[in-house]
Amino acid sequence: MSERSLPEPLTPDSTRELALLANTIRQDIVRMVTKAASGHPGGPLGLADIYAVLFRRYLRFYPEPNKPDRDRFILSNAHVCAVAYSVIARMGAIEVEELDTFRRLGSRLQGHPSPLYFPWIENAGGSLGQGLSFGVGTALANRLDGEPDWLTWVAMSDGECQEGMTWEAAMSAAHYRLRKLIAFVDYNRIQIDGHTDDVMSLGDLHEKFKAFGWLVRDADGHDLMAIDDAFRWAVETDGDAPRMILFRTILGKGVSFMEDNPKWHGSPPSEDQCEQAIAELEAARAAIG
Ligand SMILES: Cc1ncc(C[n+]2csc(CCOP(=O)(O)OP(=O)(O)O)c2C)c(N)n1
Repeated sequence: MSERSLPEPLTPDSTRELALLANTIRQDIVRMVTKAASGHPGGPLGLADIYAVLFRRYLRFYPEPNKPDRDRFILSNAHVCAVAYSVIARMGAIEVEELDTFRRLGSRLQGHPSPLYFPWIENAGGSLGQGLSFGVGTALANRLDGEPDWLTWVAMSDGECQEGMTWEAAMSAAHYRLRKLIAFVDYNRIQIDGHTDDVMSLGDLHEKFKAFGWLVRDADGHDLMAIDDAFRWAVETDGDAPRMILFRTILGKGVSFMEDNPKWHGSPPSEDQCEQAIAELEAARAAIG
């Protein structure tokens, strides 16, 4: 689909490096949200494995902002920005110490990102359901410019698929055959008020996007090989249509008392809970070897 060269297949060494990166990101997230005493730990923890693979291997990312041939990264479920801030720091674009300013007045790392302050994310987020439309516009702009070799990536959540605007965007992406648009959903089946099945059932998201004309793939969002395989598929598969990956994830993944518990959608841990979480993540890190 793209002329770009794909990364080498994963080896035990590169998989280990990704696992360590995901673990580091999880520790960053827990510390950031604890220090800010506000924010969203659950979604970001569930996304750490996916962001590690995407930013290290598939997204054309430069620490210098706004390079013309960068891939465009759009964060629709913007409340999970702690995972993006962490991985972008770990990719060398900002100092790791800046993560300590998360959600502070005057910080570039606001609770919902804005490209005015933080140019590595293309959109201003916060109001859910808008990112896919932004992605459609971005992918159309790429076409108007003669299809230079950059891709548009849209990070989404299952909760925001309850928004009608998502489906207007899904319809237009298929209509315009936006084959250089890749979206993925954090399919953890949880939203702010509880489980999506209790709040507003989403039905079969795979069949829905397929019916709208997308190429769709499901993947385990905590299996690094499966994540890698899904992104590789999205970049290289043939077909004149936008691509969607539905990543099955566990909200709060890696911190036992947060896993699959809607309470941790948007509650900061106490200092004690932070300590416990970091101890668990350190044990997991030691097991990676
Ligand atoms: C248009 C809009 N409506 C409501 C909200 C409030 N809100 C913030 S996060 C959230 C839950 C969204 O679900 P999801 O992204 O799946 O949550 P997570 O998996 O991160 O827990 C809601 C309703 C919002 N930010 N924007």
